[in-house]
Amino acid sequence: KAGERKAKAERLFGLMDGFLKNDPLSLQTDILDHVEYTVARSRFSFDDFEAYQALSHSVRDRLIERWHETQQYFKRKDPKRLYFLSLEFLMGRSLSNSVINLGIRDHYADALKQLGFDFEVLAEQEGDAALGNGGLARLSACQMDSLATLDFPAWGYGLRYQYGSFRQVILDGFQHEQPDYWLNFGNPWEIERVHVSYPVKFYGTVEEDILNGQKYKIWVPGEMVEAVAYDNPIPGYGTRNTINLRLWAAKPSGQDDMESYNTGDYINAIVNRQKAETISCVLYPDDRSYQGKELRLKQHYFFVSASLQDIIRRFKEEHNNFETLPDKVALQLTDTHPSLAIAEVMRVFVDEEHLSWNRAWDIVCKIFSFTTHTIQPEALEKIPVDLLGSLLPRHLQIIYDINCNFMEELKKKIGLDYSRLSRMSIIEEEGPVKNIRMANLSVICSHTVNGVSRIHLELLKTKVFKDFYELWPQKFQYKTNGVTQRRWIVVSNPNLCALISKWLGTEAWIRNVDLLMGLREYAADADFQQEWKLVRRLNKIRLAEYIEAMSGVKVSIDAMFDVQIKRIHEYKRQLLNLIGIIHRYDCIKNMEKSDRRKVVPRVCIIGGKAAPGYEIAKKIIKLCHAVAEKINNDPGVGDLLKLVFIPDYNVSVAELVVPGSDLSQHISTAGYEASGTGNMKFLMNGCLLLATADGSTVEIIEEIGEENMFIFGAKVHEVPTLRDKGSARKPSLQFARIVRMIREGYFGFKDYFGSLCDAVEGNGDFYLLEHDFESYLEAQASADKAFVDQKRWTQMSILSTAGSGKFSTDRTIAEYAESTWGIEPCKCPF
Ligand code: H2P
Repeated sequence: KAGERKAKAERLFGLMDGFLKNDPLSLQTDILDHVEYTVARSRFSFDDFEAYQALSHSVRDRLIERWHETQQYFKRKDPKRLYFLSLEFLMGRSLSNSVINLGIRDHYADALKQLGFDFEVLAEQEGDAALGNGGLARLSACQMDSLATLDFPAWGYGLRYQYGSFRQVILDGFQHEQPDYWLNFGNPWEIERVHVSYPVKFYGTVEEDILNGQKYKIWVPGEMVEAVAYDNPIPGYGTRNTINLRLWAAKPSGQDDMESYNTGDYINAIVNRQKAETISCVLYPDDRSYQGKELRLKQHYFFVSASLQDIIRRFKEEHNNFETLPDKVALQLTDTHPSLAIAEVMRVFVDEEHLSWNRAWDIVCKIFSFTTHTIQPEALEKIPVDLLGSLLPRHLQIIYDINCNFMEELKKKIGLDYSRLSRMSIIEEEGPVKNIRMANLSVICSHTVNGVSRIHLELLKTKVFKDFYELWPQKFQYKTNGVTQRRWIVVSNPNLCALISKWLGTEAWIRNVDLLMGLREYAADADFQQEWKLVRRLNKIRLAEYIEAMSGVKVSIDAMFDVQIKRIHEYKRQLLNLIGIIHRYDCIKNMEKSDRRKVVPRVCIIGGKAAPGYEIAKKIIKLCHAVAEKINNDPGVGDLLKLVFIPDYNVSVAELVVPGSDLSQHISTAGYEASGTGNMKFLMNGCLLLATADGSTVEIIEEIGEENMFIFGAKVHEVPTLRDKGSARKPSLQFARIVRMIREGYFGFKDYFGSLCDAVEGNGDFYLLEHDFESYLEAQASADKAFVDQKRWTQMSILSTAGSGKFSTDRTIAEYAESTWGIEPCKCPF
């Protein structure tokens, strides 16, 4: 038998002509073959989109080759693996990123040129994979890139939504949401694994059974759905390692429900089965209060159950003792969304593997780590007890048991302090419905709880998880977020990438971003500054063309491009930006003609989606359009001020906007942005930051110095006192004047904007817009002053990029690997 197997392997190996080749002729042959055999078009006649499809299939082949090798190597070495669980991944486009990480972008560009195609034009054909809402989801994507690049044996797990983030369409200045059926034209970046599938159970009852004299619980489900794997290879840069992001899609269960067929209603039985697909159908838009939604809970459990079946199966292939699980498996919970995993592992261990409760619990407490991405209490998920009891009856029992044990232990430590006990309980008893606090469950069962910036950790320790911190100070850590320089410089700003490599004399910074520090030495060099400015100008031209195409507004390249792009939220204070813009407009209008020459021309750019049910955020979008209408059509203002709203903000739009910006705003009320990652993308691209000392900006200030930024506003520790003072604070007349203009209908829609004005006046001003307004204007004035001195501005811009090294996910991931997950690199040999 062994001899036969060897002979077969040799024959198969002989049929292989080595790895796929990357010379121009091989690439061209591959692309044309894919045109003919995959896309099924004639190789003599195909358009740009078909060329993109064929090209991406050819890249996919190369990805698969390395992905196989990596998986086999991991299997052979059997290192401790990280399983990164996240309900959201904002991958954006894959083509450029893949060929750059594989090191064959130029090979493809040359090969295509000879075929008469432009790589960049084909890359534009790709749509965005937008399986997430905002910062958290993009962070997960950046972290996958770093995990692959740093050779960590990691897997990502998520959901393959048929509809990702909604498409934002603006009609008359109002946001409308439309579905984005991103899979319409196929997705070459995924591999459907019909044979990797698991049953996922819902509803039903819990019964008891006796085995070897021991009582066991058995969950008898009422519904079964199949989870099918879709694998997305994630290539590292400068390594052959290509890791896997496995996304689950829901399909009707393969197990035939004879009952329904036998009732004779064959058609209805099939239609009902088909409903299973709705579980992975749509991503919930970020509305920060998902409580009570059964479908969302179903999504969570579906994702968790399938992922854990897969992880435990892989572990059991090589091991037969669960005691060693913590040496082989690290499970990372991205926010509370995957926290049901805790109860699910307990269920599998106790009910299916028949481990004792205590042994199971001991293992569970060694494998989970939890990172929270918010400070807002309303974003910490809660599940109504009744809902959980009906959908997952056994899990509810398990959570009650975990809580009961925890409460007993806690009483021994803190005594009968009932108010503290009730705050720390997993069950929230107060209020009209009993809830499960997923954050408490996560903190109790995880060995490590991470914040996403230093200041975030402080707030977790002193506010959100104060009681837990006092109990387990050693559990609490932070890892400041990052972004990957591969996507945010190399892919999206190729000219800047080339310039940096030229002056540093190496491309090594793409893997070791600290080397960017070497640019400091040239920050004042006239030649370098000249080249730097030219690159930035070309990016601005590209952005100006896009703006004109999207909004019809022609903007001057000489103006300062001042940008705020992120989810629309009151705490992120897009409204403060708008009030500042109206103030600027008001000043220009009231200025002597001769003074207008001194005004620094600005193009203010705002972009971002509002959650469909978030009324105030939607009004902010409308206000932006109403103000833009007025300003952009005012001939007295001309190029001195323009305001544009970029619709349907997503990763690809960011890739275009970030490199073309001069100034970017990160102006959340201090203490509200857990970290922020947009600030890091702009910083890396040499865009100056106008910001509050919030989230990760505090650490950016330390890296590049306050003198190279425009910092304003109340500090974190001042916010609560200022809010208490409320209307007793000194009012800002300028602020009041602008709010009055909005309220009285200067921009139309008088009644519609009333509630927006109420939200920023007097005691209603929860996010302290009025308090911060004066210092915001001062920071803006400093930015104007700096911009006039282009030499100084360019120097600040270079120093921003040079100081951005800390904010790479390479650093974040290396920290997690060492002090949270305990994993080591496992580099696939050539
Ligand atoms: C959130 C936080 C950010 C944080 C990001 C990643 C939820 O993203 O609010 O402060 O940087 O997670 O940890 P966002 O608001 O951008 O959608």
